[in-house]
Amino acid sequence: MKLVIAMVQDRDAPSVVAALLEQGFSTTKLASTGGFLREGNTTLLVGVQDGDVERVLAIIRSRSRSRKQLVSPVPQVVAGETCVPCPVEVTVGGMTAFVVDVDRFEKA
Ligand code: 2BA
Repeated sequence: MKLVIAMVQDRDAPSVVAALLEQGFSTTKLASTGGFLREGNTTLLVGVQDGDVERVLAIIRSRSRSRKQLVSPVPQVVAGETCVPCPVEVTVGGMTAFVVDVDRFEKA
């Protein structure tokens, strides 16, 4: 058994969860925050049989969109002058996923 840990954008999460449920995959949705943008995103935990990993990843990928976002770097004081850097564009990926082995799965 494997655990798929997938980070998706909040806007895509409802559609991803609905698609997984439709295909019979249970998920747990965690509210998370990206370390770089410090904005909310969604982490999904999906416990699946080894043979279903690719299907689950394909479902998540198909419902997750990559988007561009402008980030305003924090103003810096250099030699007594305040420098306000220009906003930088970053591409936030559709999904970032880890697949890890599950030693034991129990449900009571
Ligand atoms: P954030 O950390 O908020 O990152 C959002 C986006 O900012 C990233 O998109 C990337 O395009 C950009 N970015 C991140 N770190 C950067 C840096 N040091 N310099 C320049 N740009 C940077 P994604 O790579 O698609 O990541 C989306 C979210 O997925 C991340 O949100 C984070 O929550 C998660 N994530 C990505 N890689 C991860 C990893 N290796 N481990 C754990 N979580 C990860």
